[in-house]
Amino acid sequence: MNLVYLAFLIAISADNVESCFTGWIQFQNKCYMFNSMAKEWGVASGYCQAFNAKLAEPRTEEEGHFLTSHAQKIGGNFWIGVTDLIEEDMWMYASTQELVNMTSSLWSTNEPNGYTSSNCGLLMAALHAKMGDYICTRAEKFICELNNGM
Ligand SMILES: *[C@@H]1O[C@H](CO)[C@@H](O)[C@H](O)[C@H]1NC(C)=O
Ligand SMILES: [Ca+2]
Repeated sequence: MNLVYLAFLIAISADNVESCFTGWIQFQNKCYMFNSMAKEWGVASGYCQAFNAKLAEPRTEEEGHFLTSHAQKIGGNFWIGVTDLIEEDMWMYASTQELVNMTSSLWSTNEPNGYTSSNCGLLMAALHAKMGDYICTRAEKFICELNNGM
């Protein structure tokens, strides 16, 4: 093995040492911040954007499980970036407006159920930190997500 190749291998493995900014928690290839300030959904979204991030958008069952289990560890309710604000019952990820899988295990049983009064996705302590629809103007804690914060 020559030195150039060795340097290449070291560079590759350094690239794989993943770590998030201080205060952010890594799961797979994303970094999350569980914020303890209670804010309206839209205000919470703005806070995340101030850090070049967005409200968390779990795209896989694994990401959903991670957010749920960590939210349960901390306790309380957390806004994430899922909403049907644009059109009632069209649940989408806010940043891309891609539709959310309504049968995914992210949703708690019997959710969403708030109709036009509840248009934002909240991981609810009372629902074992699974998602329900809730009133967007209520102040709740929130989770930001960064895809490149490491
Ligand atoms: C939606 O989620 C369910 C449960 O995890 C899964 O079986 C199904 O394949 C998903 N559908 C899509 C379109 O991803
Ligand atoms: Ca709704």
